[in-house]
Parts: sequence; C-alpha cells; structure tokens
Amino acid sequence: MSEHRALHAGDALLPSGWARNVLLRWDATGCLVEVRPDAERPSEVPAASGPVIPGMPNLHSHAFQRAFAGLTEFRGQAQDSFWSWRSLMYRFAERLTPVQVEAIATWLYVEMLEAGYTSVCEFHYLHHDLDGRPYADDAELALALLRAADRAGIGLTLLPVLYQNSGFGGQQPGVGQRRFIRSTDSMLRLLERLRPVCESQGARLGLAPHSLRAVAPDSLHDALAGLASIDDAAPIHIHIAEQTAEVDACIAWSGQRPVAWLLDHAPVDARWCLVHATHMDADEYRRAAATGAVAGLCPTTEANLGDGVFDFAAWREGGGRWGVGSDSHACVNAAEELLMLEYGQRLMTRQRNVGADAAQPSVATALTLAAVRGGAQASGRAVAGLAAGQQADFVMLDADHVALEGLNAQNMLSSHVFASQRSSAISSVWVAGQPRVAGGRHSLHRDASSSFVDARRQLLIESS
Ligand code: NGQ
Ligand code: ZN
Repeated sequence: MSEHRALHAGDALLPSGWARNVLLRWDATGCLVEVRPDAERPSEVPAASGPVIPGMPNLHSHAFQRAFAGLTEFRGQAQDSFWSWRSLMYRFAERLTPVQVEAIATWLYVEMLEAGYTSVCEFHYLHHDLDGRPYADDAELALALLRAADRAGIGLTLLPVLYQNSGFGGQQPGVGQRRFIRSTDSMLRLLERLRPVCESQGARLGLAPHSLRAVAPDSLHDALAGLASIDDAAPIHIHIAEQTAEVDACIAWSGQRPVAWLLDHAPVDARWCLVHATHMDADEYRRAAATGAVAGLCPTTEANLGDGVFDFAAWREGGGRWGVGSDSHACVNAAEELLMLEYGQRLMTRQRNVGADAAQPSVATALTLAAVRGGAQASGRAVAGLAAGQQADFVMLDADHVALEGLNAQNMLSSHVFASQRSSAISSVWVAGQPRVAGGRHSLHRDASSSFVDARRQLLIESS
C-alpha cells in the first residue's frame, strides 16, 4: 500500500473524535498532508478494512528489561519490594552484552509495533562495558538501540541517562551501578556524538537525569545548561516520586518532597516528562500540572513493582497532560496500559468510566486521544495523531476479531481495550506512512523473536 501514500478509512479517530470516510494522504517523508473527513474514496486509493486509530507513542522504556520480565515473580525475602526487584534487575543488567541488548531491543520494538505503539522514548542508562569501563566507542550501546529501532521501523526518542549517585545528596554509586555512571561532561560529549546519527534516522535526542537520587543539584544544573546549548527544545525525562521511601529520603535530605524540590530548582515546562510522579501531595499535583509537563504513567509496571496509584482526577483537575509507557515491559500492549490505568482508578475511587468526560464519554476513545497527545509531547516528535503536519503513524483495528465484529467503530475501540481478552485486535500498523505490521504480524516477528529467545537463554545459562 505504501506506493499509494494514501488510505481511505470508513472510520478514523481524529484529534477531535471519530469521523467517517476519512481520506488520509502523506508525503514521501511520511508526513500527513491531508486528513479529510466525509471524502469519497478515489478509485486508486486503498480502503481500510477496519477503524483507523492514531499510533500510540510509548513514553518510557528500558529495553533490556524485556528479557527479564516474568523472572522476578517469586518470593525472595519476607517482604519483596521495588527495592528487592531493583537488586535483581541490577544483577541482570551486569551481564548484558551489546549483541544481546540489540537482540532484546529489536524484538521488543517488533512487539511494540504489533501492540499498537508506533514510537518509543528509550530511557537509556546501560552505557558501559561489563566491568564499568566505557566501550571503545562510548556510544556502543546507544547505537545498538538506534539500530534496533531502525530495523524494526519504530520511531525513536533517545534519552541518554545521566546517573552519578546512589542516593540523595551525592552518595557514592554502588558496584551494581557501575555500567550507568558518567560525568556530566562525558554525557554532553555523548549527546554531541549521537546528534547526527539521530538526525539521519529521524530520531529525536533528549536527556534523562535518572532521578534526584542519582543526580545531585549541581550536575542537574550543568547538564540542563549543556543540553540547552545543543537543543533548547529537547525533551527532558526524569523518574520522580515513584516510591514512598524515595519521598521520605528526599524530605530527609532537602526538607522537600521530590516533585516540590524539582519545581523549585529546575525549569520544568512542556519539554519535561515526569515519569512515575505517583506520590505527590495536593499542592504538587496542582503545581506540576500547571507547568505543562507530561506525567509519564506506566500503569502495568507501577502495579508490578508495587509503586502505588497515581491520582488521575487530581492531575486532570489541574489540566495536567499525560501519556503511557511500558517501562519494564512486563506488559507490552498500548491498550492494556489504558485498561490498567482506568481499572486502578476505579478500584481506588469506587467509580466507573473515570477516564471519560462530558466532551468524550467513551473511556477508550478519551484515554487514547489524551495519551497520544501527551505521548507525542513527551517524545518531542510530530506524532500527535491523525492531523496534517503530523507523521502518518496509525493502527488499523481488526474488524473481524470476534470481540469487535459487527460493532460500530467506537465500540470496536472500547472492545479492543476492555473486551478483547488481551489478544491483539490490531490488524495493521503504519509508521511514517510505511506499513510495518500486516495481518497482526511484523515481517521480523519470527527472526527477531528467535534471536531474543537465544539471548535470554544465554543470559540465564551464565547466571546459573
Ligand atoms: C530503572 N525502573 O531505572 O530501571 C528504574 C529502577 C531506580 C523503574 N523505576 C531503578 N521502574 O529507579 O532506581
Ligand atoms: Zn523507568
């Protein structure tokens, strides 16, 4: 279909809501040049066989963790927690080779495309060799991720992570963190090295100070100044307030909660993505929402790790923007993140249809549109849905899936999110106008999955 650079959709989800008979046209660069509802289908333009929805930007990923998903679901001590999970995760991260990282990431990105994500923000902190020394090419592992994204055909925002300390106030890093550690200068050199590579593949380059635990105030300040001199609109992502122990440690260090500290000491604005801003007080919810920053919600990982529940109502009351990420990749499914987000809120508030509002009463439709908008902002790429000027990233639902067949388009999307038994109701996926998934499958599905399984097998043999 790519040679047509056009598609006619009987039903398509535009930023303003569902529209009928939408003619989509894009240019040679994959940018939408026309999105016209109530249009007749020109005879040469193919017709979509199911509803077309915008591709979801995945705003938070640590690719290597995909090979570790499912391997920490056992009792390791009297009370397991985020912190005991993290110790296991560090032990896993210690062993990964560049070839393994690339195999894991390639398969992960194939899975993402098959599951409705068309771009990903890679929060990349595995920088060095197994013994903690920089690789001969300091960008070795970042380049592996760039190649994986390019091969799978997913859009990329690459966020090299600044990581220097093991706790608030500049504490020395631990041995398990040695592959992550770099000076602020070496980070800025890495960004310079990566900039032309990212540009040549249409990837966006940003920066991720890992957390206030891992980056002390002076470094945060210098890194942000250095980033601004490279690209003053670049995305900035940070883990913040994920765990209550982190909030307590931040108060002990500074007298302030992490989000309040950040808002007082950093120029937080629409470039920022606050990942896992779970534990905020009412004032932080209000202030952070007002900055225009995106809340990076990772509902299935946050559930998996026992983080707590984000107060979605408080965030939205303040006009807060948000998007979703699959983070540790225990689950790689855009629809399921929306389901988990909504169900967490229902369990907490004892209400239903929390994600809907008067303007958009369908929960799945409202959540999809908001998450695409926020995810695009956090990505710093033109991937904000089906509108002229945005990239042609979209997903066609499988109208023949049993959960969807015979329903209207809005109910098809609702059933895709809430009633498809988590089997994929996605038929095809386009990124920048290129078909990447057809008949539910990516062309690399078989090869990439078997390389992934080989890499995981090797890693598990080494650890036994
Ligand atoms: C990470 N993941 O960097 O992979 C973190 C755990 C930390 C999540 N926060 C490590 N989900 O925060 O110290
Ligand atoms: Zn994370």
